[in-house]
Amino acid sequence: MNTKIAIIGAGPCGLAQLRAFKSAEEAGTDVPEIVCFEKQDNWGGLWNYSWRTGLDRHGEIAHSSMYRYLWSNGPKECLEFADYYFEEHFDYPIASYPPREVLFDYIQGRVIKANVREKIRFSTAVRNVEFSEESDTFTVTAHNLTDDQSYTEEFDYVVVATGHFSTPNVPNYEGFSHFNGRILHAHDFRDALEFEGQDLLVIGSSYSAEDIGSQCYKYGAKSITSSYRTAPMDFKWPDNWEEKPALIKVDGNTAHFADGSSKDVDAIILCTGYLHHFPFLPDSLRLKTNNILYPLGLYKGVVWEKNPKLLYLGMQDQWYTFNMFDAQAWYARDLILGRIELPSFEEMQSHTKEWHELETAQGEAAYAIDFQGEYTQMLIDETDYPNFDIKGVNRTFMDWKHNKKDDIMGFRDKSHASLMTGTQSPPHHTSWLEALDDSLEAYLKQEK
Ligand code: FAD
Ligand code: NA7
Repeated sequence: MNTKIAIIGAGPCGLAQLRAFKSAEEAGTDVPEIVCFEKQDNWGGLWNYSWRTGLDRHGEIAHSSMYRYLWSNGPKECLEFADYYFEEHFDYPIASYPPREVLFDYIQGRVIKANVREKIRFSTAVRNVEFSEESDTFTVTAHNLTDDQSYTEEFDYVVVATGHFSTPNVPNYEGFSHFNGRILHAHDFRDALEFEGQDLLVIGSSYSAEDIGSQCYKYGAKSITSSYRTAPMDFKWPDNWEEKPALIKVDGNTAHFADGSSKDVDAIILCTGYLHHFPFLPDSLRLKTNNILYPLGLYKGVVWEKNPKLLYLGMQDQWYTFNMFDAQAWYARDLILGRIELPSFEEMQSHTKEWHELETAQGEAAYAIDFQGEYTQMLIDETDYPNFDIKGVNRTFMDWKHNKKDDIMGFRDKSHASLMTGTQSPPHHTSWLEALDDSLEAYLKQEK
């Protein structure tokens, strides 16, 4: 096959794309030439932990937003690959909420087995992508950070897999410039121990606020105050955790809230989400969206409608993660292989609009989970990605939601059954609140 594909990013999405082509190749299909560009020196994307914040050693923006002691925020059973089970990787059943290092190990296990590392050009940042109508190809400008050499290369397809939880959304509040303590965004949070003994203010009411606040509670913050803009998280928080409405301003070290109350704090963490940021793409190719389940402009959540040779993976807000990325990667692969035909531009647009509007038809979490499950199923139905029990995954997500409502500091002590193998996970040997060592060795000990 004469086709040449660029994949930008070797995080879970880029790796899913490599795996998808490999599985077609293993089945005897003639596959295109693939180059995967990855600006870091290893794969795994956000799961490739680095202590660095700000810039990396090449002066590139440090990509990862993950921090020490991060444990999966949802059941591993909901993200399990349908072609590479946890039990295959670890040889025995493990508990349901593994720490980052354990999940990193699982992610890389599949691609080590698939032997795709040679397709990745590490320490190579993509700087620019241009499309020529004339030649019907993309020109990709890449920068080899090790040799400090830039070069261009032509491709027939480009797959954007650069993630969207890396460029922080950083609001300003009155008084921030005179605050006598640390103000940081969740993207730069690395170690909860930094806030031990401190009164901490967390802005935001989504996953980062919940989890970073919980980490700081676990590692000894004196108090947590979380401030919401739209709605409270509304969990049964420990006694030293208070939820407040919107922050109005800070005055010295005193934070003032919309209900007239105030609180003296030592540090402020902005858990205010991330921006979809693609500085290497021109306007005509660039997805512009906020963090939602069905962005406009992407047919089936993958295909750039204005130029279907450009594909995006993982650009949605995420209940589903790894197995949804797989479904998208398999779909993108089959499109490139000519196994799937696209409808007209107008038909693609109206299909996307329909789904985009459906997303907001109801507000409950159960609806959103089912919606993303149905979306994932739609893609799986069009490819040979192994079918799995999406309704079961949806139910597991709901069990998890209920467990969180019951005990926000204890939900990670629960166990779930694999939707791939049916095996019930064993409970973890130590409760999450007590388990201060998040290493792979500590997590896996005694579970054999
Ligand atoms: P990423 O993991 O961000 O990978 C993108 C890759 O692209 C990176 O390796 C980056 O270096 C590379 N890249 C970017 N720009 C360029 C460029 N110009 N040139 C070359 N390479 C480039 N999901 C879960 O399922 N469970 C969890 O517990 C969970 N916890 C999370 C916690 C945090 C703090 C965050 C931020 C996210 C979490 N997620 C979790 C969701 C996460 O989005 C996915 O798990 C997954 O990492 C997304 O994969 P990705 O490949 O789309 O993006
Ligand atoms: P999310 O899920 O996009 O949430 C962002 C939060 O930040 C949300 O509560 C927003 O409130 C809040 N926000 C955004 N802008 C502001 C301003 N200006 N002021 C106050 N609050 C604001 O991002 P997360 O980082 O929590 O999660 C991202 C991923 O990381 C997720 O998939 C996890 O797996 C880990 P809103 O509700 O919009 O009023």
